[in-house]
Amino acid sequence: MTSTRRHFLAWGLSLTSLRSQDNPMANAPLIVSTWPFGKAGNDNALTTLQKGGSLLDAVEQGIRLVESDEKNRSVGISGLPNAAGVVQQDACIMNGPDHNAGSVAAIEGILHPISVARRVMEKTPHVMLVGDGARQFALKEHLQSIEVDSHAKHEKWHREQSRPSPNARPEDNHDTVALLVLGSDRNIAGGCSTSGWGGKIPGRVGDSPIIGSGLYVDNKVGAAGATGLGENVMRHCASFLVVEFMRQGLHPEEACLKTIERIVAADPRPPEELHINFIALDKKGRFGAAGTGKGFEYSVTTLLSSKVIEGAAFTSKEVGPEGGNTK
Ligand code: SD4
Repeated sequence: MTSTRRHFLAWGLSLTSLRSQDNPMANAPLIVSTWPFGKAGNDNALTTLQKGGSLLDAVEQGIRLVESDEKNRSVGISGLPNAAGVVQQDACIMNGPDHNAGSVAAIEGILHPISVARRVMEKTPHVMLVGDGARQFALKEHLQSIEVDSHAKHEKWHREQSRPSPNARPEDNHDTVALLVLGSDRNIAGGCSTSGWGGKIPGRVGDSPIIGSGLYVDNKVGAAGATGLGENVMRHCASFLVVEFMRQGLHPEEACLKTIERIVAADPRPPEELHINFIALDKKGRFGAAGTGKGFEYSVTTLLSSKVIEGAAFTSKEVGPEGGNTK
């Protein structure tokens, strides 16, 4: 047997165990996150659960790890700055059992927006805080901060050093970590965090902190998260829609594809210009992902393995000539 074939069989077998359909709850705890950089976050989330942490602890610690990665230029304080050279971050967290949520948008100079979002959920009567109000709340909660001015100067220096192409396309200029956790008790939680669209107009808020757009959790059904051009997600309440399709019985991957189909049908642009991707898991321990282009990779972690997998790619064949469903 060639080594490539052996590799393929090994991968196929481990995928089969991850995708276990006969005994879906073999897949709990199950952690699913966007992009290969989510894998380290998944592993940290799993370790948190194994040490006795709650689902929310797992979500928070998983995302904090990604936010801390100084090499990550799309999540955390090292993320992409806005047009004024300032990193403004968006994040949210959602807890399945009590359907509670917390969120921050356009927050500056705070190292862990996900922790601020969690505190908004747990310590205030509100769901969302924005801008300086969110920063002041984080400071009051003694969450780690840095001077926005000095960070902006550092960012300016960094940009001059790395000389980004003036022709960089917006779609190459962003990423989000969305991380979903199904616990062994079958409760679900999720969160997401991003610095958003690089070079955005100061004050721009994307889909990530909007409950139902960048993230949604329904403890009876499942959870979904988004990454990509937020403007093409938030007009469709897309993560909510993924969960609603799962409620109708669709497998998480089908639910992601169906959501893209709905968005594509409503948008005059070709799908490949939309740059949107979704991840999802359901209460049964099934998971899936899909994007408008090829090559959307996501991370899946169980007690058995932790892997980066390629999501399904949407093809326009799935939408009929009138923009309707061909099925
Ligand atoms: C945003 N959806 O702010 C985020 C960014 C992102 O892949 O996920 N990019 O629009």
